[in-house]
Amino acid sequence: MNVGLIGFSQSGKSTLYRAAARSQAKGDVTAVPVPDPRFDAIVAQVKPKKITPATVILHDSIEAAQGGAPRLLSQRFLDSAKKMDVLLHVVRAFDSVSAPYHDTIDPVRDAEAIEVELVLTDLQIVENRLERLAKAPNAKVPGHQDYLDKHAFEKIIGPLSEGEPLRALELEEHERLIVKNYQFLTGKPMVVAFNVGEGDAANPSSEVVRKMGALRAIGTPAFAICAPFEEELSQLDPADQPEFLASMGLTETAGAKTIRAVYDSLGLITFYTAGENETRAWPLRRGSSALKAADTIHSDIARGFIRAEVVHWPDYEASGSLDAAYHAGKMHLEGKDHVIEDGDLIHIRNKT
Ligand SMILES: Nc1nc2c(ncn2[C@@H]2O[C@H](COP(=O)(O)OP(=O)(O)OP(=O)(O)O)[C@@H](O)[C@H]2O)c(=O)[nH]1
Ligand SMILES: [Mg+2]
Repeated sequence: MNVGLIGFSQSGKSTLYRAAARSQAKGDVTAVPVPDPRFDAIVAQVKPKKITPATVILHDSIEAAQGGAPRLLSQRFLDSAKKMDVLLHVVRAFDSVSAPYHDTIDPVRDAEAIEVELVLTDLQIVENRLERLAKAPNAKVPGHQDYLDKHAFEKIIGPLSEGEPLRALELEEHERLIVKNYQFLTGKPMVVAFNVGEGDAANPSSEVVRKMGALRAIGTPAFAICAPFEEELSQLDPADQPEFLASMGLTETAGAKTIRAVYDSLGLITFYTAGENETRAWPLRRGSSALKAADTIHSDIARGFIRAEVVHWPDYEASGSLDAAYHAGKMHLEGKDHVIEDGDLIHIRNKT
């Protein structure tokens, strides 16, 4: 799961990158653990030799949008952004004499400027493709890929022309697949982080609050963060964090909230394998079967699948340990087609 930081130069992308990657930051690509209190609780109880959290791969390698340049988004930007699964859009909302900016501080203007460029990029591709499909004989053959593409493009060109990002549209599954295959930038999930000044993370300006509301209304998570504060916080002992956060009127780090929103935007749930050698959190597409979960762990385990031993998170939490949950009769034996729920603890019985 590749997450690309996008935004104007000097908006705070690299600062947020370092904050989210914590001590593991290296170069401009880092696997970042997804903050997960359930996983922390399992680890604290099992005390395994090896701890493997779920991660997302954060990229700070995408060229910044260049304010004032003839092309806001360069070809290099577009080429790297389209390879990402999620875009994490950092918007400058802080003023600072020590970090000059190309224009006045106007986060709503900046957020919209980039969104417009992304929409126009997608629109151009759709227009070019439709022009070619108009001459393609197969576009008249029901069931043919050209036919399906043409119909999908004819549906999305209207909203795109009106400035609507593709991620905000209600699409059929096959249309969603076409949007994904064409790597449309506005079809990717996006999370927007408004990087506000020190002390403003709990009280962003009314313009930013309104914009965040509008973004959330189209299903785009949006947060106010203070990137340097997050970076400072990421260097603190985890035990000291809650008090420090409380002193700022916050309950959770915005960096943690942002990474979780990124993870959630991918339509993923998490299941756990709680072993003494290794305890691990596994991302899984929502709606996946026990067999798919087994295959996520290892294809051999899927091949030898007999049954899945499943303990739901609330039962684990109430019991206090996997052993106690088993003794309390909270373990369910499930077959291949059983749908895994978010938070399930799983052990796959298999022929090895
Ligand atoms: N006062 C203040 N300064 C910040 C904030 N966020 C970032 N900065 C500073 O702004 C400058 C730019 O931050 P970066 O994180 O490097 O920005 P960037 O988006 O990676 O910039 P480019 O790599 O040029 O695209 C640095 O000097 C940061 O310390 C903030 O919330 N408040
Ligand atoms: Mg940078």
